[in-house]
Formats: sequence, structure tokens, C-alpha cells
Amino acid sequence: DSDDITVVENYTKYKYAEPNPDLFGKGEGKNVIKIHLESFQSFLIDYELHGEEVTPFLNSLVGDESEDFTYFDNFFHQTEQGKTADAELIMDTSLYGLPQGAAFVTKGNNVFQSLPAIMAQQQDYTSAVFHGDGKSFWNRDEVYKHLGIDEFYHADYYDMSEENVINYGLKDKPFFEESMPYLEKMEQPFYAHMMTLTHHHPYLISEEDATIAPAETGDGSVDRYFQTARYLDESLEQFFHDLKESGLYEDSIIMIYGDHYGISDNHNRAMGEIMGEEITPFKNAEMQRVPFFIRIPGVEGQGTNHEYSGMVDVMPTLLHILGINAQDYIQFGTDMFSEDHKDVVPFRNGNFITESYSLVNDVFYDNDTGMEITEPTEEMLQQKEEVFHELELSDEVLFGDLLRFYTPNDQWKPVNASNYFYGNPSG
Ligand code: GP9
Ligand code: MN
Repeated sequence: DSDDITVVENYTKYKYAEPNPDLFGKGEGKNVIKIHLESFQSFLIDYELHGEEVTPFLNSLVGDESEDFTYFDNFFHQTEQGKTADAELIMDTSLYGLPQGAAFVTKGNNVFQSLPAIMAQQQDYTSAVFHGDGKSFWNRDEVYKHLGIDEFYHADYYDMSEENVINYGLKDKPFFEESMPYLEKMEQPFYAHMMTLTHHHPYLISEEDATIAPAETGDGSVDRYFQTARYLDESLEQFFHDLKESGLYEDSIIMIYGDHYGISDNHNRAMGEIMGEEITPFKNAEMQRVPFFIRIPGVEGQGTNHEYSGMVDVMPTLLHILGINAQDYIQFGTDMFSEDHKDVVPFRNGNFITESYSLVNDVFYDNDTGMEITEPTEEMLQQKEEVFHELELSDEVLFGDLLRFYTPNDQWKPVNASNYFYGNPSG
């Protein structure tokens, strides 16, 4: 009931991190384009296979010609069984996914204080998701209404003929190409979420689309992983080119993120060969890094930012960049650019990583040495409790549908799902 949400509110207010004054409001009124890199892990960045960069375009966003992107190299996914759907939920609500199943499916009718809804209510943003798969996958066509997403461009909007499709759905190159006219027609300012798909297990790719030879571990998924990553990288370069041609690039905030791991620990032998070291449980936790890039027009990029952060932190970060006070809303993450941002990244299973040590399967490790910490400090044990508590509070919000009881400010009106309808291009 409403007492339960007060407990949650007290916790998130206590955790809140003040905005960085150099960035607060710097992106106000700009379009926001968020690009989802399916199954993309950070080890791909600057990785060389057969003496070639696998993802030269993404790599260029890290280096000197970074076009004012800031790259977070200690950013982690926080997803569980909900995979892509968890990533979407976490980044658009700053709640955690559920310990089992996908909240998109089981809690899709909840009340959410979502990023697109807040942007619409506070600054008249419109919103859309673009994804070349059937609309009901992960219950998207229902939950998006509850998140206040105005338009959903799904498989019916794209040319799904045989040469355009592989594995789960539309190939990334035709996906971005065919999305451009829809994007150009959106009312501005907009929040557009572009969700790629080709770089998805088991990483199928046709001969014409493969521009790098597979790896040679003998594990097919691992070997092809580099080929679909290269294809995704090329599709992104094409999209940036088209954004520049259309004039949209100049004035848009662009965020790029990897949604979750692509190589599970069933592939540790092959991954050990790729990384040149044994994949221990600690190393596996470290490999849950996914890239996060952000560019704010008119703001100089920071190069590589080493802050430890995770998906829950993205929403408060963006709200502050837009000049919206994140403190009003229930959010478990904090602004990644804030001085007060805490270097603690909870995983959904209770493991967590900080800048100096990690907890993995109930064992503490020193990050520098990878060695077990046999006598954890009081502070470490306390941090473990706090992570546990935070996950529990987030679960209470979802299981109790507690945001029904929370009215953060005068502007907030709960999203009315029946106002949203996702048809097809003809009506
Ligand atoms: C399907 C796509 C894949 O539409 O989002 O989801 P995943 O298997 O990665 O959760
Ligand atoms: Mn995914």
C-alpha cells in the first residue's frame, strides 16, 4: 500500500546523487536517439581478430575522432532471464528486472513512471520504438502502452522479404535504412529507441554479409559472434551517415548501449581461448561489461569515463541532461556524471561489482589481483546487505504495483494505456 512506497521513496531519496552542474539541462529540447546493440559485450571494443579490428566504427567513437562521444568502459548490464526485455525495462524505468521471468511479460500492466512518459509530460517529447520483429514478442505491444510509448514500428512496418531477414527478424542494415523515413517524420523533440537484432545468438550470417572471417575456436557461436558484430558495426556506420544526411545528427543526443551478454558461460572454453585467460567465475562477472556511449550536442566528449555504472543509472543521467529533476521519481540508479554517483553495480542475482572489489557467488574478490578476499571488511559486508535490500525494494515495487500510489509532483499523470494503439502502416 502507500506505506510501502514511502519506504522505497525514502531509500531512493537517500541514494539520490545531485546533478553535475556542468551538464544539467545541457541537452534540453534535443532529440534523443537511443541505439540498442543486441548481445554486444565490451570486450569487442578494440578487439582484433586475424589482425583486424572487429568493430572499427564503434572503436572510432572511443578514440580521438570520437565526435564528442563519451565512452563508459566500466558499464555493466543488469539483466536476468528477461534479457532484451529486462534491458528495456531497466533503462526506461530505473527499476531492476525480476529475479525470475520477464517483468515485461508478468508485470506488463503495472503503472510505471517511465522515461518516455516523464519526457512527454515535462517537455512535450514524442516517443517511438523501432524493432524489426513481430510486435508481440516480449509482450511489447502491451507493455509499451503502459510505458507511454507513442509509436511502435515493428515487423509490419518493414520489408520482411526473405533476403532482408535472418535469425529472429529483420537484418540491421535494412532495419536502419527503412527506419529513416519514419524517424524523419516524427514530431520533434523526440525520443527514439532503435533496437537491432542480427547480432543475436546463434549469430547467423549469410556469406555476402560476412566481411570478417570467423574466429577459430571450434565453437560455432563464439566463432560467428565476431562476424555478426562486424555486420552490426557496419549497419551503425550506415545509420550515422544517414542521420548526418538528414540533418538529424547535429541536434540529437545519441546513446548507444549493449543489452546483455552474448556468450554465456556454457562457452567458457572457447572464450578462454579468445581472451587468452581462463574464464573463472570472477572473470565471467567482469565480462558482463557492455558498452555505453553518449553524445550531447554542444558538449565536448570526455573520451573514456571509468566510472562504474549500470543500466539503472541511465534514466536519471538522461533526465538531468534534459534539465528534469530526477529526484522527484522513484529510481534506483543515480546520475553517472554526478560527483556523488556511487561505484557499486548490483547484478540481478545479488552479485555486485565496485571499483575495487566484487562479490561473486558469495565470494569477495579483489579486482586488481582477482584473488579471493578471505576476510571481507565491515564495509564490504554492509554493501552486500545494501545491494540485497535495494533489489528487494525494487521487487516490492513491481510485485505490489506500488507506483499506483506515488504522485511525485503536480505535473505527473499516470499513463493511460488505452490512449495508445499500435497499428500498421496502412491504418
Ligand atoms: C526479439 C529480441 C531478442 O525481439 O529482442 O530478445 P532476447 O532473446 O535478446 O531477449
Ligand atoms: Mn537481447
